[in-house]
Amino acid sequence: MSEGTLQIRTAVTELLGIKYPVFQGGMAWISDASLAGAVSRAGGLGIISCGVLKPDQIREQVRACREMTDQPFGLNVMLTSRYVEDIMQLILDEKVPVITTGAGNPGKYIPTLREHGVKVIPVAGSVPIAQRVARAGADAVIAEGMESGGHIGEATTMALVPQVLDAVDIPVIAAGGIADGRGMAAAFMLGAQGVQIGTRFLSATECTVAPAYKQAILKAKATSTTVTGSSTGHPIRVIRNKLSRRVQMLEKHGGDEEEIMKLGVGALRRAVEDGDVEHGSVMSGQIAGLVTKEQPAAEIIEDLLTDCLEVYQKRNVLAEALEAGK
Ligand code: TUI
Repeated sequence: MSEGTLQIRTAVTELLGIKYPVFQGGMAWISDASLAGAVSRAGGLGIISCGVLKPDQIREQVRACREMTDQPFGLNVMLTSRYVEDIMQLILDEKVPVITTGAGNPGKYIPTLREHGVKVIPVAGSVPIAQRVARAGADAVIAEGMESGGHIGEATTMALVPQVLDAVDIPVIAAGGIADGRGMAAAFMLGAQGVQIGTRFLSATECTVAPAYKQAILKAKATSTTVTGSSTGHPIRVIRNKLSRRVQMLEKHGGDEEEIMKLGVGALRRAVEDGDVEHGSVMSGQIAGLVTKEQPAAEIIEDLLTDCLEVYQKRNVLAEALEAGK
């Protein structure tokens, strides 16, 4: 593949003015300017996660990303952040082109954001939430299946994406369980106009997560992730370790909800920054088994596109074979 010749144009690339319909998931504590800038520079949509960062730290990240690229990038806003109002103001002040949101309905912020030309793309883990954000004026929606890492809903990507597509009339980006060209092609087959990828980008050279976290992803097998916290109503997909086993043991024996929640506090930071992958929360998607090597973000995007197109070509061959066999 020669640089620049490959093009996938969808409603999402047109909406955002990006080259490829590939979002890098906004992963709390992980997705910083280093990763987002590299993804945007390569033609995808890099996304900086606000997580629990303070507005000044976020501003610094936004400016660092702009130093790396003049291409569009996004901010992921956790609507549970105590700084959410200040973050919304910062988005306007810094003229952030795109935001994605998690853990709530951004409806009340949408009119002002849109007036200022900010594209708003909420994450939804269910059809009713997708409908709610579409009615509130979202520009597109990310349908996130439970194959994803971190906080998840109940629906799988395969079931969620086509049902969201039928329920809303804005573009849909598929997320959860996608890490290569086959997954990407499958998402497009379901009707998605873009994909969001988290776990695969954890292995990017530019991803600044602790080396032990990255290694945990690279070593992961198909059976390595599990879901903790279902009993508290906050299911979280992680790589199995001492912490996940402890949480699940407590859950099994009807442990106190508060005690279980307490185990989670600070656990993500412990894994991401300290590299404590036994006692920290190593959030990861179910597809981690496919992620086996560290490579630059640009190369990941190139591989995704090349392999996605190859799948399409094979599929055409298959269609011809079926036709011939009639
Ligand atoms: O947010 C995620 N995944 C995450 S967040 C995280 S770590 C973290 N947690 C709390 C604070 C700071 C960092 C690890 N993984 N995914 C996006 C997502 N949002 N999935 C589902 C939703 C969601 C949930 C409820 C969207 C809307 C909603 O309610 C909407 C309503 O109308 O009530």
